[in-house]
Amino acid sequence: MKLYYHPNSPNCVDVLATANQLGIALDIELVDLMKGAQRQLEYLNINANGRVPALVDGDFKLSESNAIMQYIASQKANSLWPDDLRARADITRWQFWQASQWNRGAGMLVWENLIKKFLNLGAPDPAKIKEGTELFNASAAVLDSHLQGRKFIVGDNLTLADFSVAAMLVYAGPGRYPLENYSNIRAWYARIAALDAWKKALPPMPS
Ligand SMILES: N[C@@H](CCC(=O)N[C@@H](CS)C(=O)NCC(=O)O)C(=O)O
Repeated sequence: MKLYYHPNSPNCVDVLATANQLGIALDIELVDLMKGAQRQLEYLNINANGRVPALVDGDFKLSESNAIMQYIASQKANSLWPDDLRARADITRWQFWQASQWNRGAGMLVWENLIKKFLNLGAPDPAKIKEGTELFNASAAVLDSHLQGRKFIVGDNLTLADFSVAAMLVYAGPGRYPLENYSNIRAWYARIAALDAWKKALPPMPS
């Protein structure tokens, strides 16, 4: 299986962590986002959205990080993606939540506080920071209270839900997420960050 990726993409970190945790080897190919490789016809034939990650397995092409994680984890029996239908539905629920809610506020804060600086797009916009902070707090409150008394998001074990939701926290520092009131999230993320599979998947951190 070939994974088209960029090391700084949080949507690639969770895919790589999944493969690492399961000991599944991926053939890795860099898509140089800084040079616009994602918009070249060659890559658009793999993922018409012009985004990473994308997976190619023989004549099968798959985009969307969460779908890719489920596909990789379906290659063999494991507790990241257990066979139990209700566990799978619950994991999928959190993956949808990550893509539709959690990433909105975090993504806005990362854009304003980190990416704009890299792309020379000017100072953070205070209105966007306010909006991002409100969105972040609304989702973080839900996650933090869900994590009360739990080690992981679904059931008693690490699952794909943990990797998907943890991915955006990779940039919590430079993105200046307001995490101080969310001790359950901080403790849970520390458990994920301690995993070798996660450490190996992490991007080089911006200074
Ligand atoms: N929902 C997609 C999001 C993918 C995505 O937004 N990837 C970003 C990197 S984190 C990207 O490729 N951006 C390139 C661009 O927008 O030009 C997923 O989970 O795979």
